[in-house]
Amino acid sequence: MLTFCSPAQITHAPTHELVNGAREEHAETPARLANMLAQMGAVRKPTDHGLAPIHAVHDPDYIAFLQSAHDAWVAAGRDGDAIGYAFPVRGRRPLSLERIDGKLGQYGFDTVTPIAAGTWDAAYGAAQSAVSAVAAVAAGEAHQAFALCRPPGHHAGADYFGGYCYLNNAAIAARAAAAQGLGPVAVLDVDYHHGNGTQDIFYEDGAVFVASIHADPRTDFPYFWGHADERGVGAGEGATFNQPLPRGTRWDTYEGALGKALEAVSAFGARALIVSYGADTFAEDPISQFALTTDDMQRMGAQIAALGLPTVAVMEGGYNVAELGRNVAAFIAGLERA
Ligand code: Q9C
Ligand code: ZN
Repeated sequence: MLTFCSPAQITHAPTHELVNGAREEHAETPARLANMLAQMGAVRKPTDHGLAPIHAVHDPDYIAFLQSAHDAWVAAGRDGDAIGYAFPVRGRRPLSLERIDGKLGQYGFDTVTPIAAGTWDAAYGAAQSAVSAVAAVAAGEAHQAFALCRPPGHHAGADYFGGYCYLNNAAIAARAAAAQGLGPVAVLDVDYHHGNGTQDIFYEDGAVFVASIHADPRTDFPYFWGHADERGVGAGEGATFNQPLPRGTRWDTYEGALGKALEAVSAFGARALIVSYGADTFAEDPISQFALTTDDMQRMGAQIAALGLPTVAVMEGGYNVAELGRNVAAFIAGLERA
């Protein structure tokens, strides 16, 4: 599989997250990337496509914030990584906030997504990996490509970060694919968690179909999105398709949901597919509660590839570091074999 990864992606190294009332070691570690790279053949460095494909998804004021947030944190006299602690309840009126703590609340939605010294460079590198994978498929160099993104992206919206995500790599890839003539485009999100950022970005956009299979937000992060009755609005009505599944879900149930998602992608008339792949559906994931095996990852890849669409997969979550590379390799083997 043609796979892209930027050396900058290892430089994002948040130390802790504030979760469940405690200060825990951060789950989204550089070791994840090292473990995945150890299971891959050669990976290619992305071409730098600049800020244009990122600005096609994210607001300029949000990008400026991400680029400067850690410097502002240090300038405020703080140690370590930047984490917000005060959040606006729903949509407050637009304000031009000065203090870093106000801005962290304005643009962030949780306390598990710190901004560290290397965060911007790594997120930028991951986005370039996604865009480069799209460019390779658009150029006909490959029918499928994989972007080994880290940090992940699917929880990041047009103007917000959260869920370990800063730039929405899948949404950036989808917009780039459409711009390069690969559309209509569908996004299939198979991470354990609902991809709220991707959903929000395309919620009123009927040109991109978004299908997601995830843990029921009644029991799992991100709680406020991903419910089955969220179907898009306006021109996007019917172009969002959520299938929340219960904790404990195994392949026998998952397979049927994946079949329905793929049928919907076909019915939409997609000509290209972006996959948000998370290995946190794995039975032994430390923060997630589905029960898929490594062999199931290969089945998942094969079932997706059977659609026959030009496909770019971007890496999302997966926190069992020791097994992560094997799970990703199994998914890629399935994608390639079909
Ligand atoms: N006790 C991604 O997989 N914390 N993000 C969950 C569980 C947030 C996951 C807490 C998990 C975010 C890309
Ligand atoms: Zn996840």
